[in-house]
Amino acid sequence: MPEPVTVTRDGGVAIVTLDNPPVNALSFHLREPLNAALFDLRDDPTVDAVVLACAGRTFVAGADITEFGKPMLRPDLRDLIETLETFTKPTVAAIHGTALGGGLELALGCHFRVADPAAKLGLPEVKLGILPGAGGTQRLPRLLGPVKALKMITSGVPVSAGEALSGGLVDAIAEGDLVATAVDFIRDKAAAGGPYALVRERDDKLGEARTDMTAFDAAADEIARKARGLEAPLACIESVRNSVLLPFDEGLKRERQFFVDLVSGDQSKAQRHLFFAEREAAKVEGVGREVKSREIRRVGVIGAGTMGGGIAMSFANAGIPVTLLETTTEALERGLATIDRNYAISVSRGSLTEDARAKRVALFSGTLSYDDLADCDLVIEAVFEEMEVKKEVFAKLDRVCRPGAVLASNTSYLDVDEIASATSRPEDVVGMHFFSPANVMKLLEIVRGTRTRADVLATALSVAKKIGKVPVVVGICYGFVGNRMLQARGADLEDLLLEGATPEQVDGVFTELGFPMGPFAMGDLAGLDVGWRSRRAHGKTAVIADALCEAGRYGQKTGKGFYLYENGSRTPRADPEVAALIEEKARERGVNRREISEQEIVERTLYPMINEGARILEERIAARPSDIDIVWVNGYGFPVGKGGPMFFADLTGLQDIVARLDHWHGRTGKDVYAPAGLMRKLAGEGRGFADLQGSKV
Ligand code: T1G
Repeated sequence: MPEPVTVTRDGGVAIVTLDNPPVNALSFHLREPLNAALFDLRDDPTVDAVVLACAGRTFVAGADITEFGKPMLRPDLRDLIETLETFTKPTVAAIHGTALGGGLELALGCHFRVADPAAKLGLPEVKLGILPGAGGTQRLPRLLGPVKALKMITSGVPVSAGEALSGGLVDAIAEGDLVATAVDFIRDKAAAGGPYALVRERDDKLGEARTDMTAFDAAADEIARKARGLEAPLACIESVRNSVLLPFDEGLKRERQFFVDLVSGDQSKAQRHLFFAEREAAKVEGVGREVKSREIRRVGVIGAGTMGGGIAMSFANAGIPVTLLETTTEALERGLATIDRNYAISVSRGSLTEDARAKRVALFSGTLSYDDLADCDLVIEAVFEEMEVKKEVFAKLDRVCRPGAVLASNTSYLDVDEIASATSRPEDVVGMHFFSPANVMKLLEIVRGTRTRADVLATALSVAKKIGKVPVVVGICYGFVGNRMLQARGADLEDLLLEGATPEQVDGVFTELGFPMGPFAMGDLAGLDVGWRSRRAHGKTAVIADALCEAGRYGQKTGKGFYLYENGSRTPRADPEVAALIEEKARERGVNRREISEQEIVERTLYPMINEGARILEERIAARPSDIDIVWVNGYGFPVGKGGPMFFADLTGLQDIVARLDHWHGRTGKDVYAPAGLMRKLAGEGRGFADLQGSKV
């Protein structure tokens, strides 16, 4: 391990360099020597000014998240900032890479900040279910103004160096060497003489808000409306409001109380679990750092429908040229027109510039000929979900694609090994299962075939990172991880309705938990006819959903499904016709309807889903429980404040879940309730899924 803190001199300027790989997290290991060095430099008469810089790929990326939940060793970050704020000689933070969370708070303890042009600055604590706990909610508003600071703190999204400069968050951007620029900058400040204003003393950006909080309140209401049960965004709002209304030290004290309350809460534990789970998911057995991914310069996508178009956009958005193949000119033109329309909507919403749109559109080429895919490094098939159709496509790809090209299928259920068997190169075939809308949804289920080569997996993983997706590698089974568990979650929904629950009651339980929508509203959004066609093709039935489809109620697309959607609105409204249909179906089956509690709805939807997750772990379709959490949070809207189904199961307690599964198995005889061996074992030992892989939370 390198020396965590080194001090060098450039004349009267002292340069303090922090070095705690990989991201200079502010572990105690770094804080203690840093505080000691700062004290020395403060009292050293030969030192005129101080530069705070970091070695490695980034400035401080925050407090050390692995230290949360443990007794905090002093000096803590607030002590460090307090020490910095006793300096009467000027101090400057030299920022490169990402100054995040406690890292930015440390920089706000300096008199000045100089940034590298590519630097990013942010307070992402809200994504960990907490808020900035070392003065960020009190100091940032003093530099940016309360409304801008509120948006930055509640979104957790970092700003660029350019935005930071124009907003007053940094004082200069280095054209040449960052540290050299910072040394010159602070030497000039020292020469010019003090006093040097601390951020905490700045008030000019708060004055206006003190007299009129309208803009702040409007922004706050908007954010609170979207919080969906998460506590951290609301605490952020109150703490930033305090920065305007209260004296600095009082605001700081209350910020700390918010922090202490949140960091020990289940929501933050869940979100910290997801932070580490996302990084663990990228560590795949047999695909170590030594396995080199193949170079992907051009991508082909087969099928320009909803999925194909979204997948193609993901690549163009990352600057990778895409060839889109369709069977007819009409289909191709329709697909390209939809893509263009999507970009136009983004421009009209201001989330994309006209110039960026033009650049992205220029990366698309369309074709009807497989020969035009010969020079693609990766080809992703997104055609109709039927095995024979997919095998035909892969046989053609096998004939035209160059050796070494990666051949991927976007299948959401089917056996990737069987698809690969249609080629002479199954080792180059992999599943890359995107989620709709593919240019928006973060999750990418990478399906590992029995013969898929390690470097093909490495390629899929690195492509995922390039196009901004969260990858999870899964094995082959029907529906892989996400859809297989989705089926288990839905297995008893119809009976719940027949026995007395209503669609709005069931969906209400899910939105109350923090899901964006419940299973019935989701069915209406996706189109009930999709499931209906597949059930009919496989000789299966669903009493209520089939009856709705026979009545032409396909969901949002027909203005009626489980809900009513008046005049093209997307807001579901309970429909007495559906309630009557359900009662009639129950009567026909002699089902006695009764009160159904919210707890029962959870037990008959989430518990079988968790149980299916345990089966998936037993079969090693997923490598670890946290991978399943990442799949559900990034692909199916599982609330981040609950950490994903397996983390949620541990919070709930496996013994209770197994007991209830046994109960419903006894009552219904349905296999989805038969507790998996792993569930019973862990429950019997008083353990949880986290015990299967160790936890950093
Ligand atoms: N603490 C501990 N470990 C961390 C860490 C952190 N803050 N940040 C990263 N790591 C580990 C990570 O788990 C991984 O480990 C390795 O570093 C590389 O990370 C008081 C309370 C900086 C943008 O939320 O967003 O400050 O898997 O794979 O893709 O107000 O890491 O190799 O064993 O992500 O290049 C606020 C968190 C903390 C930023 C780099 N800060 N980090 O991304 O690498 S709360 C954050 C990131 C706080 C104060 C509060 C990213 C990154 P391993 P990586 P990357």
